[in-house]
Amino acid sequence: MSVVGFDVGFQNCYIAVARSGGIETIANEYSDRCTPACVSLASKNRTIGNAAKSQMITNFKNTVHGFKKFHGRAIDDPFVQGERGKLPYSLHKLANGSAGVKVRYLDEDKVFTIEQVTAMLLTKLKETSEGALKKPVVDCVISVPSFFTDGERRSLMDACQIAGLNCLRLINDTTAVALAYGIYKQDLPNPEEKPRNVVFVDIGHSSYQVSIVSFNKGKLKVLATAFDPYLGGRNFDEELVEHFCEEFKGRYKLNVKENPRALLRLYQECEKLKKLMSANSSELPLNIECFMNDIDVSGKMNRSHFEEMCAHLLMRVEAPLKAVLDQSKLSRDEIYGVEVVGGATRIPAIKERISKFFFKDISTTLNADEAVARGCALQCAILSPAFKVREFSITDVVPFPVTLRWKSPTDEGVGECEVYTKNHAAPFSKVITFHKKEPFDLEAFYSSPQDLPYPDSRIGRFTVQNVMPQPDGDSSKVKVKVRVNVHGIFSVSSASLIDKQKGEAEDVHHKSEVFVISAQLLFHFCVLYLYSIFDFLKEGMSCEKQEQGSSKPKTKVKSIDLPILTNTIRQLDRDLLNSLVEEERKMIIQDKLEKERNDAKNAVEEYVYDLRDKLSQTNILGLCFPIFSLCSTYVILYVNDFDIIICCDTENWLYEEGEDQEKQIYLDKLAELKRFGEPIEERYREHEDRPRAFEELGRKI
Ligand code: ATP
Ligand code: K
Ligand code: MG
Repeated sequence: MSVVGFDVGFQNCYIAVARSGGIETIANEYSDRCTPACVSLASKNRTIGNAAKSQMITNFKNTVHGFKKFHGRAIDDPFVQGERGKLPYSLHKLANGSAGVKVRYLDEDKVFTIEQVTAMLLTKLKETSEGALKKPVVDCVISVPSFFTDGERRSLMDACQIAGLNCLRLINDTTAVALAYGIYKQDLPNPEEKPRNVVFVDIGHSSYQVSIVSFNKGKLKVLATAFDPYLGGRNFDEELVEHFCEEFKGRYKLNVKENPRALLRLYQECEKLKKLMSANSSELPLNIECFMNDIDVSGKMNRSHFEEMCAHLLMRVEAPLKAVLDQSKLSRDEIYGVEVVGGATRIPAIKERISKFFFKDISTTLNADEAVARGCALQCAILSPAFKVREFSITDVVPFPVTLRWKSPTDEGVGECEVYTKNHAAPFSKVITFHKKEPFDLEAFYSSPQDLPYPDSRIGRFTVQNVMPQPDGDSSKVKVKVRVNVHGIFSVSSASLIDKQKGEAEDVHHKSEVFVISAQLLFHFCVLYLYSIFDFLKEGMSCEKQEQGSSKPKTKVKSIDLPILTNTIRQLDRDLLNSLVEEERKMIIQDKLEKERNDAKNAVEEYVYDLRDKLSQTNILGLCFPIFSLCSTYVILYVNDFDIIICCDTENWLYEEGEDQEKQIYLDKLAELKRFGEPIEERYREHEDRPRAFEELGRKI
């Protein structure tokens, strides 16, 4: 059982793990706690993370980044279309209409689904955490933006599966932060006391999220969330890029936008400049050598000019703060503190605006980069039986209201009902009772498309099958369980037919039975109806309390489980998913083989350099240089009384014929080299020992 949390950001990923000492964030093989969300495809392998980021400019067509928000989206989605023009790599329409990524891989044109690309990134994060924990990692918790819709969440879950990860929970970014904030706090109000309300703001590279969370000892409850899904650090980079593109056009007659490489470099430099401006209000230079057409370019910027340029972006900081406060129905003085995380909250003008809105100094006690990952690992620890962590209950919210519409082929019985209101507690299950004589469809969709940062309000169609009338011709009572699960994903999770013949003790829902049949009435009294006939089932501690006692224990009820046919939009076909799991496995093996091959080659190279070093130090270099070529002709030198040394130019071989060989060739080469290098090593040891021996002798005398 692994306890691991992944913050999979638009730009940056962080990993936290539970070890005996507690929760800690870990560094990758570059000693970097941040792993860039970047995947680079090449003719022999893939590189992921830091290594991929360094390919971004040289291999720009095949280096994929900024893909997080393509999950669950069609290629003709306005967001995807808007991004498309800015990407150095190509998107490709997949059979199901989704956006795939088209690259050159293993010397072939290849299209990867977004799930696959994210799976590659996850594979890297998995391997990094396995390296740190020294054991396989399967169970994990992954963060998502709170505004991710069903389609996006399901797509990310598929990515986990492709990467061989068992995601125990997709947790909302700010909820993870709230957990990291609250779990070790000793001074939270007791359960019966007034809760402590804290605002959490996360502004990353691509998006802006805020939530208000109330804390009592041992629990947190999200009261409301709000967001600007399209405001993040990258918008500020873009302003700078636009500015310098214009400037360079005038000053150097360069059309930067025509040159993807130059544009990417400008983005990188502008991001650096932006970060510098956070700490420095004086004028700062921007210099790029050999930028385009062998021209060096330079420019300048200072913070106040930058803030002027970004005024329209800074204006957008307030709206989500206002929205979240309004929804929570709290006044500003009921807010205990404002905690900010995410890289872009380091921009002083952003901090100022947040602080001004709440009339409060903002707190930055949490690690702005690592808090999300830490929260994920904490959640994983809570969910994992293998790890002891203090009890902490988490109640999140449903970000967008969900409506269910039902109809059956012959019934006029069409109706709809909002099953989850905005900010309804989640995870949460409900049971709805229907009276039906035949199979029927339930269509789930988001009820307020105007608030949805996603162009499709459909969630899916769920067909309740095998419904039959009662032997007396009456409608059968069908209980359908709907739920928003721990991942924030909606589903119709089960259905059962209550067999009247077996006798059923009538329960509190009796009144509503006649009611159900009238479709028109149903619509009008939707809300009323809901409260009277839903069994609010327990799922999560807080739900239990709220809804206990709404249904009475039943006796002698025979219920028959009914199969449900689920058809959610844009989800990968299950057979396809299985083949993608297999494909990822093959790519992992391919990368491993390529790594071993490279390691074998490096070993030859290292050995040659090492030997040359030793030769020069033992003063016999002059006699037998150049060194060791075993590839072609063996030059055997008998050097006076010395051993046989085989010299040849292995170094040259490595650059020529030996540049690209199978692993075994390198292994053989190394073995051969070692055989001939042995006498030299021996002599080197003697050479090393001699002074020491003399020294010892001297000491003895
Ligand atoms: P998202 O949360 O949108 O998925 P992410 O998690 O990858 O994205 P973060 O790592 O939280 O994003 O933040 C990255 C952003 O923060 C980048 O735009 C980066 O330039 C910006 N950033 C980091 N440090 C600073 C700084 N000192 N000043 C200004 N911006 C900064
Ligand atoms: K991040
Ligand atoms: Mg983030």
